[in-house]
Amino acid sequence: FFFPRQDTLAMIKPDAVEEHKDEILEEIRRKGFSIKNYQETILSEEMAEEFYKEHKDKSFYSQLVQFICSGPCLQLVLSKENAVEDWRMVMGPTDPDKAKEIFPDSLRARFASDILHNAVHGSSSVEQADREIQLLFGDRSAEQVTSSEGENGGF
Ligand code: DGI
Repeated sequence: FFFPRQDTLAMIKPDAVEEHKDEILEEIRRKGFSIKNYQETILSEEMAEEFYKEHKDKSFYSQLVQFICSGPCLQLVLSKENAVEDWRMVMGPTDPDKAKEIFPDSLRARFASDILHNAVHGSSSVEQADREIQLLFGDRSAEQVTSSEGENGGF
């Protein structure tokens, strides 16, 4: 099969930024993603609501918005062949109990504490990736800031 090169939006959520950022970035490099752009910000409530709008009717929506705004999170534009699906494989299932059972090497198995505080985000489709990257990076999404093989080493 030929897999087209894609961009996806990854996020290291507030529960994992402080303690697990380096290990997650190491896994990103090890799995062959290049980092096209990144920023560490505290999302505004408005931005978080827009980001997660597909979940606005879910019972956990307000918890989710509060959590994602609760501290700095690192947002990354990752690029690679089949990036959207591959990043979701690296993350593992939403619920860490399930992740530990079926995919113990995944980031959520390793670093998530529960289904809400689950360490990482990844776009669910190519269309969502485009939307999320545009929302968080706007016109800066096209910039080539760093890459996993970059001379400046990125992080
Ligand atoms: O794409 P995912 O992040 O794996 O999962 P999703 O798009 O179904 O849900 C988005 C986020 O919402 C997820 O990362 C954590 C939170 N969430 C999902 N299902 C539940 C949940 N939070 C709670 N409290 N309960 C849930 O059942």
